[in-house]
Formats: sequence, structure tokens, C-alpha cells
Amino acid sequence: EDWPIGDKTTWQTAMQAEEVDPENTQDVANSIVRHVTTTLARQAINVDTLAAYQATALSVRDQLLKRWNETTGYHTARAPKRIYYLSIEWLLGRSLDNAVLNLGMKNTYEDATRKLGFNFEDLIDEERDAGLGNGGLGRLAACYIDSMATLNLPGWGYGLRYQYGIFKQLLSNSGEQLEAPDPWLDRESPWEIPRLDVTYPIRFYGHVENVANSDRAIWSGGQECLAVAYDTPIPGYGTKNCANIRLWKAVPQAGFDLNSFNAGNYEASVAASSDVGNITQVLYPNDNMYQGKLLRLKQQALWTSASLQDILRRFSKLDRPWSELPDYVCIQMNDTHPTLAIPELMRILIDEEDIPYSQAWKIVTKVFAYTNHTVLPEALEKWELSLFENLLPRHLQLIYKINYEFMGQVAKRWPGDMDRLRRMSIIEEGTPKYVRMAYLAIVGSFKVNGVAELHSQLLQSTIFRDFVEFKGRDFFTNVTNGITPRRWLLQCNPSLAALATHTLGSDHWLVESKQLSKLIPMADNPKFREAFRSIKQENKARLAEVLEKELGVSINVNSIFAAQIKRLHEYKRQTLNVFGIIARYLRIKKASPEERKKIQPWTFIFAGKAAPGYYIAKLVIRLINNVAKVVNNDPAVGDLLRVCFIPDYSVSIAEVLIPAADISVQISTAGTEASGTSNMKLALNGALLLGTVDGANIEIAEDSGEDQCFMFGHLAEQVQDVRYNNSYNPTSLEQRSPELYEVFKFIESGAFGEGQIYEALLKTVYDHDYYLVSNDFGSYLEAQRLVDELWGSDQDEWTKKSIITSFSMGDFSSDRSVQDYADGIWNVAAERVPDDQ
Ligand code: B1N
Repeated sequence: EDWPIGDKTTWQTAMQAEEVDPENTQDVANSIVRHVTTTLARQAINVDTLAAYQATALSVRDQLLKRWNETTGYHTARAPKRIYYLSIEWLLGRSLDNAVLNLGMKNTYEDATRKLGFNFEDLIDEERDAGLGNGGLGRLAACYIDSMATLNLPGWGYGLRYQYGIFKQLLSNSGEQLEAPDPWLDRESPWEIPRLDVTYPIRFYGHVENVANSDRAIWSGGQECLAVAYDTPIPGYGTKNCANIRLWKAVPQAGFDLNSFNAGNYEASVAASSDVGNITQVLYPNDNMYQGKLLRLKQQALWTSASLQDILRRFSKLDRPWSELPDYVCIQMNDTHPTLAIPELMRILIDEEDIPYSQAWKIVTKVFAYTNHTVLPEALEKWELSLFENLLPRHLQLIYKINYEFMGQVAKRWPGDMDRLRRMSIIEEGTPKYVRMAYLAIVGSFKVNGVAELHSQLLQSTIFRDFVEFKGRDFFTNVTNGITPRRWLLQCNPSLAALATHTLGSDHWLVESKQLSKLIPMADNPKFREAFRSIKQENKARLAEVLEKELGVSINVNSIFAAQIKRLHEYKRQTLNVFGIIARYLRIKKASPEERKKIQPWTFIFAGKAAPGYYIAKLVIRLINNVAKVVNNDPAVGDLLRVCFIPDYSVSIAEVLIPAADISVQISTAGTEASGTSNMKLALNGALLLGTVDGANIEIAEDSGEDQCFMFGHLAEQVQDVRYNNSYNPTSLEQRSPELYEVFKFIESGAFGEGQIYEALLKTVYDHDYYLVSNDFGSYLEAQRLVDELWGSDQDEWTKKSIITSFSMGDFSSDRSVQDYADGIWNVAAERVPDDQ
């Protein structure tokens, strides 16, 4: 074989000299110290914990990049069909611990750093979270890329490199949320590789000239900037394969404005170009809520165009005809945020590659698949047409053409059905007009999926009903979400992971999570129960320490730890939880000594951010904090009740919280939570489900068994009717729920600060109660009563249920989800880098 450049022996000897034996502590120490002295330019005497973290991370990064290079080289040579996962959010959290675990080098790194005078756990704590996401959707992308790497699938992620991730949440003295910027890059990130040579031009605004007798057009003028690539390597577990997330940063295209150059207007040309730099400045902090901002549209346009240019450049190197693009490229769209990729691919094929429209459309509609993550109307993207026309005139033209052809097909199938045309049009008529992105995504894709069984059913029976009739049932499918067992068990709960490995005699469950079900019979083994219970107790003690230190609240480690940890949103009903706490507080205060004995001790744990503009959600945070203040300081409560709101929820806080929970609070109004994923993480770590019949709760209850769960509340099919009655056959709150009425009177009496503060929040329940808080309140309290009963009467039985729950979660591994996508949608196969490579 040909060696491409220079002397092969010299190259290979040099590469071997850099080899690190994963078992050799001295090798690893050498590599860390090399980074201390050279990369960081420090002496041994001058190494603090931060520097030690940085050098260690850089050393681990060397290992990742070796694998990254091998994977890239192997895939280039093999030219398999590739899968590209487009997500506008990547909620990665920290990388150091995860990387050494996936590389199988944790022991060696622990030893090496100890010998160098550091505690590995302290180094882990120096890392800033990569918080480039809001919640479940962004974290899902992170779990999926971990699984793609582990399953050896040739997959890449594409996203945006926000200078500022999700805001830092602070709490004021009155318990209100305050937002501060998250400067996660201020110490630089060792995990990103700038690829300053990988750049693509991006155009905004300008004008379109159509080319006569052709489908082509020429889009020119306006404003140009550049997208620059930053890569983050993602190692698989137990494999050499390493995936990649390519994030784009917007930079001005300085020095190309010849006009101002000629005019000698140097300062103006620099100033004009500088405002494109803010395109990738900040992540939009909305979860499940659409906000039609121009800057967000620019983010989407830059990201989709750069990603497509990159994907097509890679394809071009194969020297295959364009008609074969779908044999080599599959693009999975994580919600509608990347839908612009559809008209962008059309534009490139037609305008730049001179392919006729109809041929281009045939190619495009075999490349894309779309995942829907919500049925909430306020979350569905619809861009004002005028915004589009201005910023992306050629794309709008193509969308018109796509819609024209599509409407033609609908009209042919249902002649004269004007209402259907109006309902299904990609363009929503009215003033103003809108582009409906979900419809564009459906029309341009070959497959659409929801993220849990109920959600996928609801999509087909409600918001996409017309499209089911048009496209047929097989066009829509379900892929239930999953979580990576590497981060959400091995990393966050090492003792429980070790118990599983020890008992099974193998750690194979980490790549074949169904193996965990073999441990279910251990629920009947008293010794195993004791081991399992003491791990939970240790995790609770660790969390209690954090709570006491950070919040100054005394914690009863023998109380029921009930966690509701997720974004604040009305549909998630943190209200139901906090109103329930107030009812419990009133009951404790009123209880006779005899009654008091039946009330079990609870510690209610909340964590989550509210979108900065979401007034009601912020009021809920304020109420929780003020309830906490009263309850936690009332001597009459004793140790029966505590309320904790942990500020600034993040992936790394989740990793401490989740292993310590006894109860998983998942109480969204039935039919509103598409899937949920904290429900899976909590169940995997042994928390019993206190939940509504919604999202993936249903599948969790099926797999673990209803006996293990406390389910309550109205069903999705009942919600419409109840909601209608709440609005149009109004009964008083007192009639709907006397318990809740009493709670409201107590709040209004000023028990948690002036009652008026919460007026707007209480009004949502008094008036329409869209989310059925009053309708589900009674059955929620009843479900809690059953929890009290079990906890109080039979701790052993509780531990059994906890064991069964935990080890029934094998199907909620993101490996299963990603394999479902690979088989059912992507049609891609594994390409494992050989071990001797
Ligand atoms: O996606 C998660 C699901 O588990 C959750 O149930 C679902 O609520 C969540 C616009 C969203 N749906 N939609 C969003 C996020 C940001 C944004 O700008 C919408 N997030 C979800 C994973 O499937």
C-alpha cells in the first residue's frame, strides 16, 4: 500500500510513541504532565485543581481524537450510508467522567491523578456543564449520539455553538427566579476542536432572479457571513468508534466588502460585518414554546445551510450521481427547528447543481425524516411570511412551489374539498400569513415519528390527522424515547451499577440493557434487598448533605424523597405538587396525635427553570419557595415535611438528584407530555412512579408492572370533555375540589406572602382550569395516601418494588431507541472500527 506522505516508518514510530496503554498509570500520568508543562505552560508547583482538571481533560481528549481519527478514516474508506442528526440543542453536561468511563480508563485516570496529588472526583467538579439545551429535547440528542457511537453507527450530530448556553438561575430573597448569563466558554472547553479551515458562506436577505426556461434562480446580494465548524468527539462505550457533533459558529466575512473597500470606508465595512457575530451568541431559553424572533430564524438558516453544505461536500467526494444521495445520506430532524434544510437542499440541487425541480424533489423526499416532540399548539413553529420573504426570499419561493404541487395532489384526491386545502396548506392564510413548519417537515420527509406510544397515537388522531389520510398509516410511526445507561446509571450511580455488574457476573448490561431484567428475581432475596436499600440510603445521605449545605434546610434521610425535576411549565403541573404540599401541611397542623402517626415524612424536591418571559411559571417558582420557607421553619411540622427548590437545575445536578429519589413525580395533564425522559432516569435508579397516564409513564408502568406504580388522574380521552365543562358548564372550585378550595383560601389569606401575589396563578385554576388541576387534585392526594400507606407499613415491600422498577427499565435505553431508528427509519447498519486498526 501507498503511504501518502514522507517516510512510513518514521510516521508509524512516532505514532506508536504516543500510544497510551489504558492500564498503565505511568503512561497516563506522563500524558497529563506533558499537558501541564507544554499546553498549559505551568510548573508542578503551580498546578491547582483547575489546572489539573484541564491537563487531565486534554489528556483524555488525546485519546478521543485518536479514536475520532480512526473512525473518520475508516468511514471514509468504507463509504457507508451515514446518518446526520440535526438538533438545535445539545444538552451534553460534563464530559470528563463520561469519557473515561466510555473509554474504559476510569481506574487508570483515578490512579494517575491520585499519584499526581489530586482526587479525581474534585477534578470532575471543576468542569462547567455544556448547557446548550433547555430540557428533554436537548438531552435526548445527547443520549442519542452516545448510543450511535456505542452501536457503531456512522452518525454525526449537527448544531449551533452558542457562546452562552441556558441561563444560570438564581433566586431572590422573595423566592423569585433571576437569570444570569452562562459563560460556559470563559475558560475555554477542552472538548471542542475548532476547525477554522472548515467554513461555509451563508447568505441572508438579497434578491432573486429567475432564470428563463429553467427551474433555476440566482439569489444574490444581501448580507454574507461564514459558519465555522467546532467538533466535539463522542466516544462509544466498549468500542473504538467515536461519533462527532459539529457545532457552527457565525462569524463576519471580513475583508470581502469590496465596495466599501474601494470607497475607502474601512471603519464602516468592519462595523457592518460585526452584527452577524451575534447570530450564535445565545441559546433561546424557551422549552415547548414558540417565539417568532428574526434572530432565531437566522440561527436556523445558518445551521441548516452550513450542515447541508458540509454533508454534500462529503457526498461529492464519493463521485456518485445525485440520484444516489438517499443511499448515502439520511437526515433526522429533531423537531421542526431544522425544517429549512428541506428548501435549502432543494435550492442547492436546483440553483447550484442545475437539477430540474421534480427530480430534485424526488431526491429530497428520500433523505429527510422528522421527529415531532409536542402536540402543544403554542409550541408549533409557524413563521410570519414577511419575515421569511425578507430574510430568505429564495427559500420562500421554493416553499410556495412545494405547497403548490402539494395542494395540487390534495385537490386531485379530494376534488372540491376547499376546507381540506385550507387546513392542510403549508401556508396559513389570514393576516398575517404564516409558514407552518410542521407541515413542511411532513411533506418533505419520508417518515414522521412521535416519541412515545400515546403521543404518536395522538399525533395521528389530532394535529396530523389529515396527513394520515393523505400519506397513509405507515408513514407515521412511533419511536419511544430512551436514555443512555452509561450516564444515567454507571456514571451517576456507580454503587448500583457495581451491584448489577457483580450480581450478573458481567457488565454486559451496559450495552445490552435488557440483561438487567435478570436481576428482577433478586427482589425476593433479602441480602440483595439490603444491598440495594443501603445504596439508596447512601445516595439520599449524599443529597441530604448538599441540601443542608446549599439551602440550609435540615433533612430527614428516612423521609420519602419525592423529586419533580424538569422545566417549569403549566402543563407539567408543578402546581398540583405544591398545592398538594400545602394540603399536607394543613393536615399535619390539624392532626391529632393519633392521626399524626399515619402521616409519613416526605421531602419534596423541586428543580427546574422557567422561561424568562413565562410569568405564570415564574409565579409557581415563587410560590414553591415561599411555601418552603414557611413549612421548613414551622416547629409544628417536626420532621414530617420539607420542601426544597434546588436552584439552577442542570445535567450535573440531575446526576446527584436522580439516584437519591424514592418517588418520581410525573404529573402532567394526560395527553400533554409527549414522552418525558426524567421519568425513565428516575425509574432506572429505583424511584417509584407517582404519575398520570401520560407520555412514557404508560410504557414505564407496563414494563415495571402497575403494582410498582401509583397512577392517578383523568385519562387523555377524557380531557377534552372535562376541559369543555370547566369552561362552559362552570362549577365553582369548591364543587370541583373542596380540598383545593381550602388550599386556595389559605394562600389568599397571606400564608405565603401577600395573597395577591399569586392572584394570576390561582385565577388560571378558578377560571378555565385548562390543565385540570382541580379535576385531578383529589385523585392525586389519594395516590399520595397510598404511597404513605406502603412506606409506613412495609419498607421491605417498598424495596422490592424499587428493585423491580429499576431492573425493568432495559427497554428505555437510548440504544434501543437508536436501534429502532436505524432499523425502522434510517436503514443504516453498524460500521465497527476493527480493534487492530
Ligand atoms: O421533548 C422531550 C420529551 O420527552 C418531552 O415530553 C417534550 O416536552 C420535549 C421547542 C421543545 N417537546 N418540544 C420541546 C424544546 C425547545 C423548543 O424551542 C420545543 N421539547 C419537548 C424529548 O422528546
